[in-house]
Amino acid sequence: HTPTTAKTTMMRELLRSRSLGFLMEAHNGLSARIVEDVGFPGIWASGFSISTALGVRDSNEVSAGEVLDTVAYMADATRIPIMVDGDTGYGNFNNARRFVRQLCRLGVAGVCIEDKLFPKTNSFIGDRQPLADTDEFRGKIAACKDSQTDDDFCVIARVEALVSGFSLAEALGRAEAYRQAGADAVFIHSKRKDGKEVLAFAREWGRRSPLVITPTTYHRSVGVDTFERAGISTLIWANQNMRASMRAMREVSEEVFKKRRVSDVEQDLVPVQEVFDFLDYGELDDASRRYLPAD
Ligand code: SPV
Ligand code: MG
Repeated sequence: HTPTTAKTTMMRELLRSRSLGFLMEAHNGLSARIVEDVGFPGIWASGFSISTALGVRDSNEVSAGEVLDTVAYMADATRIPIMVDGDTGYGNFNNARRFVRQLCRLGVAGVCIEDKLFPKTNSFIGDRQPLADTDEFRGKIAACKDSQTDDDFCVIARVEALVSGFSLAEALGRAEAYRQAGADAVFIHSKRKDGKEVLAFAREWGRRSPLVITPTTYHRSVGVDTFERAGISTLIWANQNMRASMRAMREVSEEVFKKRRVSDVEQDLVPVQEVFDFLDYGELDDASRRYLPAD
């Protein structure tokens, strides 16, 4: 066994690096393993995607325990660090800190907690969503930091002020309060199409802490180089694998349903042998020869 860098340390270095780093969304063990295999340095365990893959809404319909079950498969399947979308922390500071302790036990690298109210609503729904009281959320961040059982575990404070129609000043004030409470990075979210408020935030923020963004709505307007020059540390592609799989499954189901045969879709599918190879079925053969009595 060669010593490996802890996943928490890898995530800390990714967040702190001067160059732009990328987290790609995954929502189960298979998607996490694919994200690692193509070369991403880290995984975003998206609440939206995990909920969707389980067939429910991104409104805390999935419980903390169910998220932990999913994340356990993802962490077991991969060696790269996972940043878990912890929504609002499933309650108050006490629920959030218990979640953090459980994530640490799974070897998860970090959690992102957003300053909204439980049960949360997806940021792209509606105009104005209620925000957590700033002081209450500072306490929640501090409780998370005080409860981590790995020194390098990362807590990202997600600022929803812009998404909820508040000013840049409100967003900056909250971000600074959360930084002072111990947050390792700030995630500034925006649902605008032009990306301008995120760049304005980055300018004012001035690298006080690592800055994280998710350009789901504004990916066309601003190139990643501009984000890098603006001092953004980490970019999350938050839901593309889930949306890709939803379309792929629908297309294949429709085609098979209509044609009453699978011959027309077969060439678009992963061969069964590729599934076996990707999930290393050969290792089980080797282990069986080693551990089972020879017959
Ligand atoms: C998620 O992926 O669940 C997120 C990011 O929280 S977003 O959907 O953009 O709010
Ligand atoms: Mg989410």
